[in-house]
Amino acid sequence: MKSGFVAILGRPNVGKSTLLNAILNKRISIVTDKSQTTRNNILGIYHSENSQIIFTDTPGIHKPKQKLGEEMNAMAYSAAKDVDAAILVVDASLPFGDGDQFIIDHLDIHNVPLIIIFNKIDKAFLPKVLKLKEIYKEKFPNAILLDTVAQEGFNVDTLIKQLEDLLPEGPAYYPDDVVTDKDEVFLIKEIIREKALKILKDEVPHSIAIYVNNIEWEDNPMHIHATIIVEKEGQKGIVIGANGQRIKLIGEKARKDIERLLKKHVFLELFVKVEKDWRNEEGLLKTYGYKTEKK
Ligand SMILES: Nc1nc2c(ncn2[C@@H]2O[C@H](COP(=O)(O)OP(=O)(O)O)[C@@H](O)[C@H]2O)c(=O)[nH]1
Ligand SMILES: [Mg+2]
Repeated sequence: MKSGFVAILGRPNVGKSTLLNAILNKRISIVTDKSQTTRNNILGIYHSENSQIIFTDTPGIHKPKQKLGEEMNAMAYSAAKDVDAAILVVDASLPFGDGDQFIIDHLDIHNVPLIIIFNKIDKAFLPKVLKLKEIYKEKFPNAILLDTVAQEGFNVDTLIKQLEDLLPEGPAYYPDDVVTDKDEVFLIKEIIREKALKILKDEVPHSIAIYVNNIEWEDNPMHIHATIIVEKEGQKGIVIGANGQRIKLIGEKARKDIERLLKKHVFLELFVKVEKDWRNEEGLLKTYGYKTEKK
């Protein structure tokens, strides 16, 4: 069988997580219209009769402004090491810019089989896409170029076929019922964060983290006690909303998705806590799960 490790790389918001979910036909990576939604590397394992492909969805690579941003870039760079192939996802509806050049300069993807995905082709202007492709062809003469609409799963089957051609013969690294390396607690936190990101506007989203205080797995309904961490006192009120309406809505939406994930009744209790400047505190980055292990 063909098997191997493939990193999904690119700028924030180009559709990397959407692509991984489309490949797996499952939502394991959260997707929003805000950039820098994905904060950790997430393994997604694709199984078929003749292949096993282990994808890593990565945080978008960007010029970091905080320690959190540096950690996110470090995770993406580390995911690009020792892979059998790399996928560089590009938003085909945007012109080539500094952010794209930053990635090409910082990522070591020049010596691995590379597939460049031109995603969001549904909202791109084709003559401009052709121009964009010329730029990438010049920079990566050996890369395979492919158009996709990750949101609709368009060309995902072609991508899988191309990867199966590229990858070496190898063993199945994971049992065939394992779809991700992340445990349920991680997925629960990500669901809560996704709902909060979607419901909160502007400033607040990038300032939040989710902390799970306690889970009573055996209770029915299962009891989850979690905390939304914010950076400033003012953000606490925004998250809670008038009469607690906003946090209630976040909780309701998250509970439904968690119930779907775990196939259990869930009682979700959400709190808000201010943790000043957590995105710049080494210790707190670790507590909230955003510190890479330096090897
Ligand atoms: N129009 C369009 N939007 C897309 C497509 N793929 C993803 N998106 C949207 O782009 C936004 C960012 O997607 P996401 O997967 O979170 O990007 P990531 O930051 O690269 O992981 C979300 O609002 C997606 O729904 C696509 O093929 N076409
Ligand atoms: Mg993402």
